[in-house]
Amino acid sequence: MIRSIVFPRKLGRSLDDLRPAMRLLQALGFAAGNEWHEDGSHGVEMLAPAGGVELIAAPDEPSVDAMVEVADADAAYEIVKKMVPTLSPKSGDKGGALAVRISKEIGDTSYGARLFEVEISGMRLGFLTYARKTTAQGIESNLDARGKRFAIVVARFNSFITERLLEGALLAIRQCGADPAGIEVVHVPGSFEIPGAARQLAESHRYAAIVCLGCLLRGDTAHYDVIANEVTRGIGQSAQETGVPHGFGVLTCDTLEQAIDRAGLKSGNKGYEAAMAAVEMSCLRQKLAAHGSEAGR
Ligand code: DLZ
Repeated sequence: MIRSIVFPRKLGRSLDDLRPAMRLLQALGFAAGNEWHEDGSHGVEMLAPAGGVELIAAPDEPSVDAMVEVADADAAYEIVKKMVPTLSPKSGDKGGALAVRISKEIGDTSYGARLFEVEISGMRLGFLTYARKTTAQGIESNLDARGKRFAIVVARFNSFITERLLEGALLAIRQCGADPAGIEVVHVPGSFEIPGAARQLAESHRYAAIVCLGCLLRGDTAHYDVIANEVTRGIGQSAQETGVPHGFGVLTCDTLEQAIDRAGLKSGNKGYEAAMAAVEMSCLRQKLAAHGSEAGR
């Protein structure tokens, strides 16, 4: 029985040579897997949620060594574009022969995908998103954000994580059909401030739902449990007392690694999940209201 598949790929001679690729792939949502270090050689697995071997019969060689399917190739491209200048080593650095570059700019393919390609120390990776095959009925009946306004309250503290949650939440709301102009993003200093801002936005009754995003790290936060409980209670109370659905995307993690896992691009982005829940609850609220008025007749 097959358990998993890993393609070994040599990128250099020292552990330092692997670091640019590790940083980039982690930023794109790969998880660090097993490592081995033996007699001056090193191996670091970078794991995707699913994988396989594609067998190809065609006149040309494939242009990449591996193709990575991501939730949003355009968002992934923006991350890579920002990171490339920081990854390519400056002259004099160890591993100076290594380089990371975008070898093909983002664009549409003939088979309806969005694709860009990156070359990392000779390893060629494609990143793509297939045209979304939505079950229109599902989106229309349960996850319909069309014509609605949403507010996202996002904490600046631990912005390395919360900005990814924000990307996930924006993607989710857009995928459900909302007009981007109808999405209000409100930044607050830290998670502690989220309930107050969420409450004010909810009380305005301008938004179909509020999405709350933050990241509390136990190791870094004095009175972590008290703050985590207070934030959770405040958001819940705002939802219950205003009747406006609130998506809860405040991570409470022991370590930064756990937070990174929950703020991935492809899978496990809690911002995406919180926003989907908020959209769904906004639909349910409408349905229940309609049901209630029908029942009252
Ligand atoms: C002060 C603080 C600390 C230590 N840790 C966190 C954290 O892990 N996550 C977070 O979102 N905010 C943190 N803050 C900031 C508080 O939430 C709050 O913004 C400040 O105490 C100011 O009221």
